[in-house]
Amino acid sequence: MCCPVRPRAVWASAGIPDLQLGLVGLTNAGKTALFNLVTGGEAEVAPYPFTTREPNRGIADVPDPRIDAIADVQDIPNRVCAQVEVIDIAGLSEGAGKGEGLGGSALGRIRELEATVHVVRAFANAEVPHPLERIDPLADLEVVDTELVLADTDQVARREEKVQKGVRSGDPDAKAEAAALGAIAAWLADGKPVRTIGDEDAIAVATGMGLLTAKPTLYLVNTDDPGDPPADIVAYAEAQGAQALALPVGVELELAEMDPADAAEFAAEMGLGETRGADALIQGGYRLLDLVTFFTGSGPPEARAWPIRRGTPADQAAGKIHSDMERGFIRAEVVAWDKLVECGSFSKAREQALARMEGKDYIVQEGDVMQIRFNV
Ligand SMILES: Nc1nc2c(ncn2[C@@H]2O[C@H](COP(=O)(O)OP(=O)(O)O)[C@@H](O)[C@H]2O)c(=O)[nH]1
Ligand SMILES: [Mg+2]
Repeated sequence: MCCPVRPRAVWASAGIPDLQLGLVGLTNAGKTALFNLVTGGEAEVAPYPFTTREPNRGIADVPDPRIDAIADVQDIPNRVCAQVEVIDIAGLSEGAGKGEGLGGSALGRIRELEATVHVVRAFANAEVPHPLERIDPLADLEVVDTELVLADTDQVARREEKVQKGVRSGDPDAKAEAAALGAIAAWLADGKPVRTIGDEDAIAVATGMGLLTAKPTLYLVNTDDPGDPPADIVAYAEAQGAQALALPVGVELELAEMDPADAAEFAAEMGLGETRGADALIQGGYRLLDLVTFFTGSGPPEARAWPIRRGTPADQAAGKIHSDMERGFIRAEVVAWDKLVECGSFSKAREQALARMEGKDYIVQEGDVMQIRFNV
């Protein structure tokens, strides 16, 4: 097995995780519970505000049975999964966008990440206090999103001041940036997230600054009941240029502690879908960032999964493995993972004309196994 048990949270990793998700949301929405579900970590989960004073960073493997299939038929000993990183910060309170409350300083950590998962409470549980004393997921989403818009507004204003000097001296780059910042500021002043601005220059500047509302965002509705997210939240997500997913985090945490066979039976009885628990969040993250997975593993020592953005050409995909492979890329030999497994080896796939040579402009497809030829 590639990932027989979910690993415990670790504090640092040598490599850069393939998918980085920053959790935001009000206090007691279930962020730390979700963090624990994904990482198998044991961060303190408690119904008090500001339990999470320091951000929790956790890295977990992304289980993928295709890695084992590729490795098993070729007797490849080592199997390497993709990795997801989750950062859990203190709950945002109203005022966090202005640097008030604990959320404010922690927002800086989220700016460094690729995407956000906005956890919103829809579970009832009277024992867990709600900071605003209500169960109203849509209203909660709006509160937090407003804070994020305010936080971005502040950042943009500070940046605008900095580029002024360049603008006065006639620097064309400074002028272009100032124009983009002006457009962003106006958009935010309307209460809209930067990700919906539809202006490439503005998006580039916003992404470079790590603006929070420019990040791809998944609304994770923490429910009591399995099923799809409520229609009003789906509509709101669409208007915000975001995606939505419902997950009963509390139930999933309980299932994660049960014997897998019992958990599966229980899950089926409850009508939980086939993709559950941490996998549901990870798949949501892959959809959010539009990732596809290719593999290396044409023989020992390892078979490995590599997530990349959909539409990535072969030479850039090779660069994910090593920069030399991109620089010196000659061609890639490609076979679909299931065909490789059917044939049993790359050489047999070649004989049956199932493996083919592709150049640097080839767009890597979901499930490709690639052998990169390069020369540096
Ligand atoms: N009933 C129920 N309780 C939950 C759920 N998710 C979290 N909780 C509880 O709510 C409290 C706050 O959760 P926590 O993850 O610490 O919230 P955070 O402030 O967003 O990090 C804890 O007591 C959790 O056990 C859920 O889906 N259902
Ligand atoms: Mg917490």
